Amino acid sequence: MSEIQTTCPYCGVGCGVRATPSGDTLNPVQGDAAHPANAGRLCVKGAALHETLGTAGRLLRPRVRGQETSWEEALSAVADGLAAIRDHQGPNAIGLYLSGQLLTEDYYVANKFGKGFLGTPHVDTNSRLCMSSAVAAYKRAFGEDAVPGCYDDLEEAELMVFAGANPAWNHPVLYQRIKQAFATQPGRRAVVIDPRRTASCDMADLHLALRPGTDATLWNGLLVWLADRQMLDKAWLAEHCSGLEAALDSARASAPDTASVAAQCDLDEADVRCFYSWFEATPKTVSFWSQGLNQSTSGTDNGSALINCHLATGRVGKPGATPFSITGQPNAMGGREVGGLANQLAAHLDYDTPGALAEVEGFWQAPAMATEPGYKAVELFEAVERGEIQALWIMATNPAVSLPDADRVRRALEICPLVIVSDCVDDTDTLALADIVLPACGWSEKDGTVTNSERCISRQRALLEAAGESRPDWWIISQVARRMGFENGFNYPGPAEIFREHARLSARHRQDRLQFDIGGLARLSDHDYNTMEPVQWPVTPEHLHGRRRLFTDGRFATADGRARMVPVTPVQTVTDPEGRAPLQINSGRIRDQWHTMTRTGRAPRLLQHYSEPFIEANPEDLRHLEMKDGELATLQNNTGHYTGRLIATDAQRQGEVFVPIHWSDRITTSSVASRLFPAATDPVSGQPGSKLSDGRLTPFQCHWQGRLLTHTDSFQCSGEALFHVRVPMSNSTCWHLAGDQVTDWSCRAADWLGRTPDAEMHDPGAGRYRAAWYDRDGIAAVLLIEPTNDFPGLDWLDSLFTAPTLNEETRRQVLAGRAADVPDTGAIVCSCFQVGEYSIETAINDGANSVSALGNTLKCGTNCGSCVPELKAILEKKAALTSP
Ligand SMILES: Nc1nc2c(c(=O)[nH]1)N[C@H]1C(S)=C(S)[C@@H](COP(=O)(O)OP(=O)(O)OC[C@H]3O[C@@H](n4cnc5c(=O)[nH]c(N)nc54)[C@H](O)[C@@H]3O)O[C@H]1N2
Ligand SMILES: Nc1nc2c(c(=O)[nH]1)N[C@H]1C(S)=C(S)[C@@H](COP(=O)(O)OP(=O)(O)OC[C@H]3O[C@@H](n4cnc5c(=O)[nH]c(N)nc54)[C@H](O)[C@@H]3O)O[C@H]1N2
Ligand code: SF4
Ligand SMILES: [Mo]
Repeated sequence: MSEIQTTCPYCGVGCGVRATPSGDTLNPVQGDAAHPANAGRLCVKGAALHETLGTAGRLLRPRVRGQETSWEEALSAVADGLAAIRDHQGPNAIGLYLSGQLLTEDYYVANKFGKGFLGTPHVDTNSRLCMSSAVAAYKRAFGEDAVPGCYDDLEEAELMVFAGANPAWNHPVLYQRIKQAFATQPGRRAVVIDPRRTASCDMADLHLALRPGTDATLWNGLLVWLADRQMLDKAWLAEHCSGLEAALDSARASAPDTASVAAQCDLDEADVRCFYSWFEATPKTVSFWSQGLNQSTSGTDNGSALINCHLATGRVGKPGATPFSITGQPNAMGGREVGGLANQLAAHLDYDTPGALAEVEGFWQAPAMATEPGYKAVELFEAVERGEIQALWIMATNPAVSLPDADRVRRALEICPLVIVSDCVDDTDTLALADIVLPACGWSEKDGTVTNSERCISRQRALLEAAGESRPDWWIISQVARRMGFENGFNYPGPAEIFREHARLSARHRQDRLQFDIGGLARLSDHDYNTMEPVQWPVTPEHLHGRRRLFTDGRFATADGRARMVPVTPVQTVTDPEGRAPLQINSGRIRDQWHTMTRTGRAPRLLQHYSEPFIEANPEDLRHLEMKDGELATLQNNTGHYTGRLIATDAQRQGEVFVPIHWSDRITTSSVASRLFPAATDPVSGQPGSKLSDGRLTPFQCHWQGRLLTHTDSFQCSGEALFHVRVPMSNSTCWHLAGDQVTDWSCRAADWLGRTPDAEMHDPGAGRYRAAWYDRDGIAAVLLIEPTNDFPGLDWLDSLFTAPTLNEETRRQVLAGRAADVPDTGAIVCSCFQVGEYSIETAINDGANSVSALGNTLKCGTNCGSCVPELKAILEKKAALTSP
């Protein structure tokens, strides 16, 4: 088979991928050198794409109330169920909950079906949890949700401000591009604004570790600073922007001077002044913001405060000068374009855009047009809880894990009479609560388009046969619609036809100033669609090659063409007014995992960076609490609890902890971060404040810790095992365990595995126990128990699972857990080349004293580069240890 160009399904960078099918899988994928987003680069998640394929763990057939069934029956069950609820309770009793991981064609069809044909306004998406604050801030400023800049601007900037973003881990290819551009042109500066010292601080000249939730104050202070130094672009403001006076008044009231800002944000005044003076002095500034600003109960104001500073200096839509909201999901943008948010209609038209409702209704020939905005994600699930929404169709998202107050979300789904879930994996926390389960095609099996963070539309292409009976999402929705009597609106032969319809609707016939217009793509033939090259919207018949930047002429999408500065009055976020809960909780992402791990959690090499849920805390706090690095601990508050392993780090401010969002109940006992966050939302955007909560940290009481390696990936640990995490390894599954006193280990081990161990070693005095089970001559399982979490590296044991026979000597070593002559490489730091921490330390001891020297000896850091910050940290740690 020949090589096919497609797009990575993870983050919003939207990298081009080249893949070659081989049998029922892919050869290792490569970055596409011809794609404008990545020019050949891939990060470790993209590079591991071919390792997450295959039918294992996939959802292969539809299920209705637990029974596998045919598509015919499942589609009828959905259509009849929805029709019954619509007919008895009205269309508003139905909700659709969509996702920025659907392709644009899927998304368009779902939105049309919900808002135009079912007649429910309650169509929202997980982008509500992700980008809705940035969307709202853009609309307030520019009159439209439109990202003015492009990736080239990030390379052209002379000052990069990363605000509430950790691109080194979450947008790695873009981060590498920026870093490289900065390295080749000295004199440029980068600032990171984040309460934590993250991997992105690797390229920062200044890190502002501000008090969480105080970003708007910091940006307001900057506006005041710029005004006081006569650094506002008065001429540009006079011609292109309104609202300066009111915005400045609010800024002065809340952030009168740098001393006040420093006190409110808990920063050094000198650092605040440093940031302000760099911003003042650098016309080519890009402010790159993400969830640290968006996921806040004042997320929209955070965005506005940042955009205000760009408008006040005329730094919008110019090369190297722009406010840049980076998107998270691969098609968060596509969703915004089709109108997937409950307050949008379609094609950047809103319910209140004059004439829009009639236009969309006519275009769709919609029989039951929704007429006003519907519930936003959190409200949608509250309506389910109240019984107002009786049927909910969830596609390509896992709300039981990702929505705040996750247990409440689960209870709402439990009582909802009809929960339909379309997913491509077989087992998620949300699927477990579904009445009807529909198998969707996944990446590599479906055709369509996605739009990345710089408005670039790229094709995802089918490379492999669909797994089992899975079908593309657009097909599933269309089939249901047709069964409900809407043949005419949903007669699509394929995604190309859907794309053309979407493009036609977007074509601007009206005299508005909206930038979103892909009318130039409305006449693509199927062949053109199949061979479509990446292109940035707008794409009009006059500009078929798209446009890099928007608003370059200073004309915006508002009625009068002027941008708006918005007054921002920061609200002091008090999470615990009574001050009883000692710790503030922050949450976010790790480098090698994607969200709820349904795909990345299957690639053993992506679990070597972090294999368990964790809690990062400042060493001082742990000392006070008499807890230690490496111990298990539980965070607890009113909405739930979370158990993870403590990591002591001074990257964390005192009084604050950080937890990853990735682990679900499918993988571990109780480590769902969203259980710790109340469902408090931003009043404008409806985005939940998933970055700030509070809770207490207590030790997780356990008498032993264990590792169990088995052939199978299912194992019911019962009785005294209080905590477990499932970690796929290359040849086996490893269970990390911890639990209560066990009096008879032989008995317990036999119980867990269903048969007596074939070999055992017990040292009760040391709290140590080992057991091994053999299958004929090969190994079936090994159990290692220690009093603390002190285990050898398990790669050697894992490698034995492929050996057909084991000799006596090996069997003896199995009980020791490690072959005497196999060195332990430690936790994997470089996932690309599988280089562990101990190997790196050894190389440093042997004289490799820089990142490039380590790269020369071990290759670590020489591929995607996302481990470079960690390599530096290890180098620094070693240097500190050896310096006198
Ligand atoms: N590896 C990986 N990459 C991903 C994803 C993934 O799951 N894994 N998901 C993708 C998606 S959908 C998204 S939305 C993006 C998200 O990308 P990011 O926004 O970069 O990711 P997060 O880690 O959620 O949060 C960023 C930072 O916000 C900081 N923060 C918390 N509170 C505050 C605050 O009050 N002020 C400021 N200034 N900062 C604060 C956190 O400490 C954290 O370091 O990543 C995308 N890329
Ligand atoms: N506390 C806290 N909570 C957060 C965040 C945070 O930082 N902190 N971040 C929030 C953000 S920004 C986001 S984006 C969300 C992400 O949260 P989710 O969207 O819930 O997470 P995913 O694991 O990406 O869920 C996608 C699901 O779709 C399935 N899937 C993949 N491809 C397809 C497909 O083509 N079709 C169908 N039908 N299914 C498919 C996957 O198997 C998976 O089950 O989490 C949010 N929640
Ligand atoms: S940077 Fe994002 S889009 Fe690019 S390969 Fe990595 S996960 Fe995929
Ligand atoms: Mo996101």
